[in-house]
Order: sequence, then structure tokens, then C-alpha cells
Amino acid sequence: MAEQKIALVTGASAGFGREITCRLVRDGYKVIATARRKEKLEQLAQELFGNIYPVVMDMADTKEIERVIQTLPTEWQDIDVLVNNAGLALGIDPIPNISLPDWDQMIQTNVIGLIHLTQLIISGMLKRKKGHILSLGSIAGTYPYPGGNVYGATKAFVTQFMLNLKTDLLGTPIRVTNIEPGLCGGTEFSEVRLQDSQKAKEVYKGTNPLTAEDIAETISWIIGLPPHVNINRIEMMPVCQAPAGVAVARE
Ligand code: 8X3
Repeated sequence: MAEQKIALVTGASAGFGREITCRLVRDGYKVIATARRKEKLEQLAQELFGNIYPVVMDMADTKEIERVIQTLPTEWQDIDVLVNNAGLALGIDPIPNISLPDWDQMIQTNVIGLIHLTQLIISGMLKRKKGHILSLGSIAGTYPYPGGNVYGATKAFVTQFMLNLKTDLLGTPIRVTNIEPGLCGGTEFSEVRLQDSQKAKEVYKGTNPLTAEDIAETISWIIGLPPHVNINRIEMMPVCQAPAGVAVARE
């Protein structure tokens, strides 16, 4: 019997990360599931009958990321698929009415944590001559919108980092993919961003948004493609959304 492949999914306690973890286990993977919230991870571990290795890891803490990766049990070290899912948006107010600590936190988690973790995982993939690195970017990394400021900038970084990673890894069998979703409901994203459940609900009013299942399904398809096929980036929106948004100020 072929050996079970190993994936590492960050931000696995809820939303996209939880759904991706469940989907990968259904696809036959063993999953290292990382997140900040221990109880949620333990609950997920029970639901998935030991097919996951739950680890508390804060993506804003680079020392912790290093410690977790360097102390993985031997049987969990050969990671085939890394899903850089953890990330957050904080605030929607336009510049200059923003919170600098919120900006720092987004950069620390969405950018610094992501590049540190990726760097720590790549050398093993290169040694084993296989691996696939996926990151959750966003349409906010391509299209600006009012109040998107640093959140959009972190996602633009992720897009460019992933394209550059693919370029640096040219000539190796490692695959690299950036997933760029638009409006997506049923997760904690807007509650975290707005800190107000009523306002968070209004974001999705009258829409039929993407779901975490749609994202997990897409990732399952991309990693299941033949090993010579690389999806560099994939932009996803619900049918009810369009990218148009160029603005004009009129007197
Ligand atoms: C999530 C999509 O449009 O809310 O990254 O920024 S959006």
C-alpha cells in the first residue's frame, strides 16, 4: 500500500483551514493542523480520528514557528503539501483612520509568518524531490477597494511571493500555487475584520458567496492534478461578484 501523504495546514481551527483539513483527510492525507486555539484543534482531532496532528502555533510568532517545525515527530516530518491558509484582515476604515497595531498584526501573520514557515518547509521538499506549496491569497491582492489598504497589500505580497517562489524553484519538481478568492461566506473572516457580528452579517446580505467547501474542493483538485501540471494562481469569485471597481471623484 502506498504511504499516506502528509500535509500541513495553518489556521486549521476554523473556516477555510478547518474545511481544507477535513477535505485532505477525506482524500487520504495525514494532516498537521496548526492554529492558535487549542480546544478547537482538539475537537477537530477527535472528529478526524487521529488522522491529524494538532499543534498550537501562532503565525505571528516566528520563534514558535521555527520551534514547532524543528520538533515535529519523525513520522510527521516529510511534508508533501503545505497550505499557508492562516491570515486575517483587521478593519475597513480608510487611511489615515487606521490602527497601526492592526496593520502590524496583518503584516506579521499574513506576510512574515508565511514566508518564515515556507522557508522552513522547502528544504525538506527539495531533498525528497517532491512537494506542493499553496497559499491563500485574495482578490484584494489584485483589486484595490476602499479600506482594503494594508490587508490588500499583504495579499499582493503573497501573490508576488508565490510567483517568485515558483520562479526560484524552476527546474525542481516542487509545485507552487496561489489561491485568490473573492467574497466568501460562512467563516469568521468578516467578524474578525469588523469586530461586530451584525455588520459582518450585512457583508453577505443578498449574496450567494463562495464557501470554505468551494476553496477546499479547489485545493483538492489542484493537488490531485498530474505532477507535471502547475496551477500558478487561481482567482475565484462567486457569480454575484465582479472585479470592476475603478473609481472617479466628481466635484
Ligand atoms: C477576502 C476577499 O474581497 O473580502 O480576502 O477582500 S475580500
